[in-house]
Amino acid sequence: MAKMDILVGLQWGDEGKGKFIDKICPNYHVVARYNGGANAGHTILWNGHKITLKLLPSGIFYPHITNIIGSGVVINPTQLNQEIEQLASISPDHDVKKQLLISQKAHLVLPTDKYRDMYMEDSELFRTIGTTKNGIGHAYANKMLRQGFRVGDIYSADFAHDVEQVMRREYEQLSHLGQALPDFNEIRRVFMADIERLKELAIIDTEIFINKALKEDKAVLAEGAQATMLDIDHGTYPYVTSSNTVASAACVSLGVSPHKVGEIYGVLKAYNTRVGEGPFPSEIIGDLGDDLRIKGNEFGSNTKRPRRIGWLDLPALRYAIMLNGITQLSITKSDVLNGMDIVNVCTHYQIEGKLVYDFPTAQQINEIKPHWKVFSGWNTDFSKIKEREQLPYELDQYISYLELELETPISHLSIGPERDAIISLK
Ligand code: 2SA
Ligand code: MG
Repeated sequence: MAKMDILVGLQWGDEGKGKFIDKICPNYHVVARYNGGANAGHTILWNGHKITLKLLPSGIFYPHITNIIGSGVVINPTQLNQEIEQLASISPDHDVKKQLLISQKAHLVLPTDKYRDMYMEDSELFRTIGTTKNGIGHAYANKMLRQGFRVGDIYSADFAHDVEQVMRREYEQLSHLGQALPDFNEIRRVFMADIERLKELAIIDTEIFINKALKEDKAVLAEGAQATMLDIDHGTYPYVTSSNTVASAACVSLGVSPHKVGEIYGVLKAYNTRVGEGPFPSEIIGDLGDDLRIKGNEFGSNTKRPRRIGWLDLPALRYAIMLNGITQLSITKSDVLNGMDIVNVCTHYQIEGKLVYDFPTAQQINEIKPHWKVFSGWNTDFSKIKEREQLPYELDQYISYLELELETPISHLSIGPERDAIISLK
């Protein structure tokens, strides 16, 4: 029997998971997304087009791969249809709908969830998290409250009536609270039209499909969205997303036993970013951060928000590697640091005068002073590099140091934005 591999981001998102997945995808028969919703943004350069997938699993570009959206994902039907249409317009021969299976247990994001997210983010009565305003938290909250609608419900005779009632109730409450809203009938019309189009897709018990695939020795990859430090339990709560992002969440969402897990790939960027509020111990404040933001194009792929920039943070990375049980690391965007005089790595922290080597709890995290190890920067023409031996000495040193400190093999290094600009280090 085959095992399911899992891929997860180790920082605060935007590690370039899409690029690494795209590299390893051809080896898989099944790629399954296990968490999050349209708050994700996996950007992939494909046939000369830059495409950002928010809901579709990254295997969708390969016609031989079956792509699955698992029960732990929250689905905005309008967004899903738009992505399917976008791919169809770029590649008319490629039948995206035939390649896609959706868990009947995945929850729907209602249009009113998005407006409630906007309301809470902008209201002074609530904590500001810096969400993507996609209604993700509200969809998961309704799931836990057992008030949600699942994709499988769209076939029920009462669905249209029940969902309208809920949307109307939400709409009335939000308009009473002063939230700006478009016309209700228009919201409902668009939503119901998109629900009808979902019926053209295969909505099934994906856990049965995946377990059969493993039994038939098919290679299955579970793809995580957002990242470890945004996990609802283990991330920097409350400045996190509303799903479990860690590798073990793949088992729950996809209905696969932990017995059946194989490799667990961790993706990290050669530096650090975070979008939204919340602690970020190794943040770079000032011009250097601004320069890196522009060089690395560090703006939200959905919301275009400028991402906060920081250096690598070893305690945070060790924590993420531990939580996920990472077996192989992949480092992205090493080319963005090209031309820097120095590259810093946070080795530990000082908190209230004490040296701390573990990632601290949320309560301590505001008074934290990072300690740095300083590396010489590198400057090279990455377009000529095809193997590890050709890397500049300084970058090779940086990688060797990380491998030693993180006690995990680094198998891949991404050296440019192009699809093939990724080298194997093994
Ligand atoms: P939400 O919308 O409820 O999940 O927001 C809660 C927190 O989680 C963060 N978050 C993200 N951080 C980085 N990247 C994400 N995806 C998009 C991207 C973000 C974008 O790939 O660029 O377009 O801005 C993502 N999704 C959620 C979010 O910033 C909040 O801190
Ligand atoms: Mg992203």
